[in-house]
Amino acid sequence: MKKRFLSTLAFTATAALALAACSSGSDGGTDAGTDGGSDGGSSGDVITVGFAQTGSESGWRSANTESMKTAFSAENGFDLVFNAADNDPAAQIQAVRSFINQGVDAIVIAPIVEDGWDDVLQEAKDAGIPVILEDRTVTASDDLYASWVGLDFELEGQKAGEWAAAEFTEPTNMVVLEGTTGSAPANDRATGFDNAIAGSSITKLDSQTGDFTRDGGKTVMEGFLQKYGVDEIDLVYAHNDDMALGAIEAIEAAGAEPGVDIKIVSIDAVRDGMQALADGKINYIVECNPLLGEKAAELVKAVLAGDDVDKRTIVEDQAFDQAAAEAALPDRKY
Ligand code: GYE
Repeated sequence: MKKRFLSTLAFTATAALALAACSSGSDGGTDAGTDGGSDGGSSGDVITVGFAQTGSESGWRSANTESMKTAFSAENGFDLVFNAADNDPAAQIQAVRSFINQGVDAIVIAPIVEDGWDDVLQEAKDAGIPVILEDRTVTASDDLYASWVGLDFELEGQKAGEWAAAEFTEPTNMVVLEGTTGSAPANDRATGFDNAIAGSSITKLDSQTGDFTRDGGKTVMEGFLQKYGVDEIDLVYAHNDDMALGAIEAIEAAGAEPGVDIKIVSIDAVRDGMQALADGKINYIVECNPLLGEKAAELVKAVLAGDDVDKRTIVEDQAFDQAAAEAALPDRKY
């Protein structure tokens, strides 16, 4: 067991942790992989962090995982215990419980869904283990975690909707590819977009989840094309680039031209999405920055040092049309 950083909760935290450490020593076999690994024992400076990632559903997620692994490296003084829950909320909560039982110094979570976190966050709090949320938010009380770093998903949806409302002035039929049901970005991107297109000439024909994956976007779009026909759909709003890329495949397979016959607006601005935008197959992308690792690591160190930290840190996003995508692509980091 590594030496813990002492905070104002030091006494109870240490006592609770000692108990937790006695009661377990196993991670239940759910961890997908471990960075670093040796406990060292005598080193007082290494910070053990359990990171509960959502899974590996998208290009955004790959960039986020890489950013987290780079920031929480041994070089930076961390021993990272990494878990990817394959988009299964119950498995993700189980991973967090396993981190508590292992007696890690801090826990970082990218919550798959917003609801259902109260109990396990309370358990972490009772064990004196601070929790930092990155990327997505939860509905649980913010007393149950130390800090959150992420993006303004509602504003992202709003920017996408404002583009669509300005672009389509004639009656327009839209279909929506939603992100994972119950996730903060799916909920908030829907709200932001719907508010922005209220009173416009856009009608929502249908809306279904494609789970933020390329395959999911393709399958749902195939269903929409079969149900409504190519000519009835003018616009696709995809909650992320991967689903837009899946939709492109479905549209092309149906004999239509994505970006021309059926326009597409999406969110993320990952490299493949930006390439499709530069190629004219996607028409507009609102950025969602996945490079949150450095800020998350800084927050973990500050919280463990007992420093006051902001409860919320929002990273700003940009938006891109075709020309902007062409200009940005050569230097794009993800
Ligand atoms: O937009 C999507 C990913 O939570 C912001 O999750 C993230 C979203 C991102 O799967 O591509």
